[in-house]
Amino acid sequence: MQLNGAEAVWECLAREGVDIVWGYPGGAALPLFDALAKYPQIHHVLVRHEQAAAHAADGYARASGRVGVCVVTSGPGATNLVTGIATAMLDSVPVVALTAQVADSVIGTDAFQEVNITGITLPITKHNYLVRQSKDLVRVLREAFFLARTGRPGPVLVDLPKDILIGPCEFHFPDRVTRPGYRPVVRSAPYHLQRAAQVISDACRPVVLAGHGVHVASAWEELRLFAERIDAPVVSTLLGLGTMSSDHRLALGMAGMHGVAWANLAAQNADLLIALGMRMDDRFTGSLPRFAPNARLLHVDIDPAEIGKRVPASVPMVGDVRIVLEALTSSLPELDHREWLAQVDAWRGRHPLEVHAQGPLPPQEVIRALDRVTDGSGIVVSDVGQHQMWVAQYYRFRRINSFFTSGGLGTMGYSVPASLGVQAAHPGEPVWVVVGDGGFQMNLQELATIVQERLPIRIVIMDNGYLGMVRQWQELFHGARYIGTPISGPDFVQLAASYGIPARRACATAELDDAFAAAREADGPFLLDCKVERDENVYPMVQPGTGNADFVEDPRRRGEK
Ligand SMILES: Cc1ncc(C[n+]2csc(CCOP(=O)(O)OP(=O)(O)O)c2C)c(N)n1
Repeated sequence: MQLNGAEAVWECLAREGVDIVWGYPGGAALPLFDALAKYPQIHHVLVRHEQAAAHAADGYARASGRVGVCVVTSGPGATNLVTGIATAMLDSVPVVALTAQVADSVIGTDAFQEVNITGITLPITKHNYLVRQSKDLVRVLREAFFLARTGRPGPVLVDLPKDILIGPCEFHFPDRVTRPGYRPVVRSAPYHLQRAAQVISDACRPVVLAGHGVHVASAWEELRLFAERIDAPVVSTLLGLGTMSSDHRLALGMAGMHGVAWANLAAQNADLLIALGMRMDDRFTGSLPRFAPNARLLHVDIDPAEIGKRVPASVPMVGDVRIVLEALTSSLPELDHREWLAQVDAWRGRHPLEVHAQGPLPPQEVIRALDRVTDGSGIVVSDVGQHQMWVAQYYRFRRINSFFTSGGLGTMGYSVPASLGVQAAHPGEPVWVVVGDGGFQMNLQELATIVQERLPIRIVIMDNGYLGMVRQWQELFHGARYIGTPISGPDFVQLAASYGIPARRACATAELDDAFAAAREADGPFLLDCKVERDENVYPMVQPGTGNADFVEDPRRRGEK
């Protein structure tokens, strides 16, 4: 079939099952946007800044399990994607980023809107391509989708010179993709399976560590069955929240720097850690020499580079978490760890999560109200900062794969644009965004996209007048010198009104249930500005350089404040 390059791009996307893309046009991308008219099955969402296109594609990918796609022009359009691509890279999210490029004949001449985007994104993509010949175009696009979604997923960028987009392209869509040297191992070796089964049977205090890889592998059911079979508590990383319903008797919630005390104590006192699709991030382990000193580590990950990277593994298992868990569960008898579980319960009783904040509106109460109005089963997108940690601590996550946030890169400004994609993966359902007044002001231009697309996105601003998480560190470690952290903003309710978005302000706990009910019932977007206590800190906190058992609790708990 004879097409032009731009048509071939959309034809490839259509055959990959893509029905929505987020993008922004420009000179070099004009042929691409023009050809979209022939593909009405693909909906293009015009964002207001290219960073948002990358985050939206990322949010869509996380929520749908499919590849998210963004399409932008050359030069500044491409560089505006960088933070979004790095965010997807650090969290292993399958995104295909299409950037238009100046014509092949002028590449390297500093042509108008030329940047070397493959050079710029080399370290933040799983792979990238500059297509220099029409005959490579279809194969490259096919490979881009294949690489993005297989093995350890990640972003793949394809740079498309304008003359390739305009020129003829003989369209042949290959049935299969083969990349020499790229063959992710999904099944663990039988020897490792036997060793793992033995080590698990021998353990007295096993703890499962569930990471983002459980979501990536859609291994939710396998995780539950495995944990039940071996009767072991399950601790989550930040991105591992929602891998198991919090209602489950074995689910402990998040460990790490702001993890709940009982989850940290369980992991620290374990004699076996079974790490599933998690990479021992420093925010999770605390001081490495003090991390789980008596535990052996059974580490399952599809990326061999993660195994032994930060914590040596007694049993390394390279493979797809779902397939490995299936094999492990079937090779193990029912185990019984009731004494160990009783110990964990005792820790939970001794160190409960409590709100000690005073004043009219403690920020934790906002998350509790969100939890009530959604019955812990909403779809929640969080930004980065103190509010993110309060969501992780106080929201229940009763629904599988319902929490989306930037974990690895910690990208402020992620939540509002990512919600565009999360919403597309859950058509018709409300999506709740929790965001600080700092992060909101980084990408609030996307309110216009939300309105244009008529999306039922509810934005909850945790408005404390500070870059709160940084203020907390200044208070604790920099003599309470608040330099560069007090932040003002517009009247968010009036701002929303100017976009035609209904909005409310809440200034006291007593107002929350009404305000959240109004947000839930809204027929479209809604914004809720919560004027929370300004000086609240996130506790418990494992301070930098200390071990996870040495978490600091809220001083007011012991009557010290
Ligand atoms: C793009 C970006 N810039 C800077 C930071 C560093 N940082 C981490 S949390 C934070 C403060 C966030 O403030 P806000 O959005 O108001 O949320 P809060 O912590 O008050 O809940 C900052 C500046 C970051 N994570 N991302």
